Amino acid sequence: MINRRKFIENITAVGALSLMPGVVNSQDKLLIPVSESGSLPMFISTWRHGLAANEASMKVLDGGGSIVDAVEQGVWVPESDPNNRSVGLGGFPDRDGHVTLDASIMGPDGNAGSVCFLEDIVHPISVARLVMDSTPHVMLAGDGALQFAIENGFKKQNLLTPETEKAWKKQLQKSGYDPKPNWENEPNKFHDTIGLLGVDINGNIAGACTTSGLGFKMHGRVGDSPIIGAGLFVDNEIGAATATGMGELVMKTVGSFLVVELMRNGRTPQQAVEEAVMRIVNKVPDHKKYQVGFIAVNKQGQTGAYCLKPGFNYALYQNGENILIDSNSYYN
Ligand code: SD4
Repeated sequence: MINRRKFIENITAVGALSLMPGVVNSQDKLLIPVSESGSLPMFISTWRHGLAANEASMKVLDGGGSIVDAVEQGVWVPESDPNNRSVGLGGFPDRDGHVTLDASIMGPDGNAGSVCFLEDIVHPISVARLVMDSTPHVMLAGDGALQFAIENGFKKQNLLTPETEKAWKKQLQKSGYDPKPNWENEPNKFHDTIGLLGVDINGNIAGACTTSGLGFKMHGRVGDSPIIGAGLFVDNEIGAATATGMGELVMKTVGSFLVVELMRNGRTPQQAVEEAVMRIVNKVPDHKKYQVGFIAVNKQGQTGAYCLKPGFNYALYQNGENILIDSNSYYN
């Protein structure tokens, strides 16, 4: 069992108690507590692109769609946006010029589907959903995933845009291999993987996570986003979590599953995400080079968000408001 006193010592040591969990900490935004009281329905998602995704999800729910429909169609928005460098169409390619996609989805029935290393499909999340809904499997990869998609009516499309091809050619001139999170490749555009969690009015929970992964990664590299339990986990009895950032750190600690298990053991969503970040700090020696952010929600719609270092934000649609919030971080 996790020692609660130790947990409090840990978060006190990093000053987390002096920063009220879930409070907006940027200069230009209101200070409002967002984690303490839940209300349903709600959506929470990673990065600024989460605002439009949340909006789309809420429309689906309002129109009578299920919570799984809602999270799937919410993440369609960044997937099909050619100006989004970290998801779907227009995502940065790997270092060989291939845009390779990872996505996963889970519903309230505990079912899960995912695809990884998938090329040429604008909506990998929908291929993941089809894996979940129509096969006995959880994950399809690469050519097999593409073949499955095409057999089921998905159209092939080149996802490399003139802008990302140009960025890739520029990248080729650099020597050495130093993959960076996408917001470090594009410092003025803070976004990365979209992870979107939703809870409907009855407390049913679903989550979707989709990404083109690390910009200019090694060909064949798969991140945390399609790995059930790492980039995404939903347990309809407890809550859900999703991750963004350097997927290797999340995979080494099975981050999203850890967050949900911590909630199962009594942590609030905020305490759970802080402890999952602490796990990375304690277990992954080179973590300081990287960013990781988690968001979480419980069945009541209470939320949590935390990251390794400043820069991560998330979108919360709750009580009729859809707002962007800066996450607190372990390092300042
Ligand atoms: C991954 N977590 O593939 C994802 C997204 C990412 O920089 O590229 N982060 O590791």
